[in-house]
Amino acid sequence: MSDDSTQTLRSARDGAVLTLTLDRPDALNALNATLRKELLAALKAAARDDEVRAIVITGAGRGFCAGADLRGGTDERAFRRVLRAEYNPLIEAIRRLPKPVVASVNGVAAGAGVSLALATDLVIASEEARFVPAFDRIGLVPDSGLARTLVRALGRHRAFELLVGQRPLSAADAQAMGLVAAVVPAAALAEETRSLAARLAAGPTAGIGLTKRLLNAAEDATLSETLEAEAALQDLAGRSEDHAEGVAAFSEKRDPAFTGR
Ligand code: T3D
Repeated sequence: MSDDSTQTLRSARDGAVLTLTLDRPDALNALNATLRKELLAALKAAARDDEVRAIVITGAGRGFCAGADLRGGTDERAFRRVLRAEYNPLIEAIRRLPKPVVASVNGVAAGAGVSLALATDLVIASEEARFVPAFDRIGLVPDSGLARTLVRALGRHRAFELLVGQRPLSAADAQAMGLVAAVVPAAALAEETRSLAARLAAGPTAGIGLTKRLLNAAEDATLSETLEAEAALQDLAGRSEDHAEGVAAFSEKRDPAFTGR
């Protein structure tokens, strides 16, 4: 296990799984400028590092992430610039990262913390987690991709209710809506996350990365465009070592040993 922590982010690698822990527990891991910068740098490094084949994002203490840090007040908030330069690249980095990214939601997620969790590929949550969009509580619109995520996942009316209804969503409700893959007791979250991430990290990483690319493309595409994208990406996946290994394992009636290549 290697540890490469910074001021506001703990970064630990266990085998092929990199865990990034938002580490400002006194502020429920709210995103200040330093944390935004450190998280983006860590995600970019993870994308480049062949040893990393799955990434987990979680929070230190009792919260996952309370969204934008509000302690600085509103005086110097240059929303357009900050969103473009700091939040949007984070969301895009997760969506474009060619490896699985898991949110392990250990407690409350609010504002852009909800956006961050739902930008990942798979969300596992503690029974104690709750999702509080919160933007409306301070007169803002949802950002960091949340409106798009919710309108696609839930449809317009349920998205509206969630975004302006001021009703926190429990982990169980979020799972029932399909936003969260699994809800586990708080004490089991770390272990369940570890085993889920290890399973993903042992998968055919190149093919998983291409699957993410295909899903990104399919979100905005027609059927014909999707079929064309599938043909192009299958061509790439079909040339991966893991495809050959998967087919060989099938023929030899054994489990595949994927290397990620
Ligand atoms: O310019 C830009 O950055 C634009 C981007 C905007 C994106 C956004 O995310 S806007 C939405 C920002 N977030 C919020 O509005 C959430 C604010 N927090 C809350 O509503 C509540 O804290 C929670 C619902 C998340 C949790 O409630 P609760 O009762 O469990 O905890 P608490 O007592 O309110 O908070 C505990 C501590 O965390 C407290 O500090 P203290 O009093 O113990 O010293 C609180 O101030 C701090 N904290 C919570 N949220 C934030 C925060 N500190 C800084 N920023 C926060 N967002």
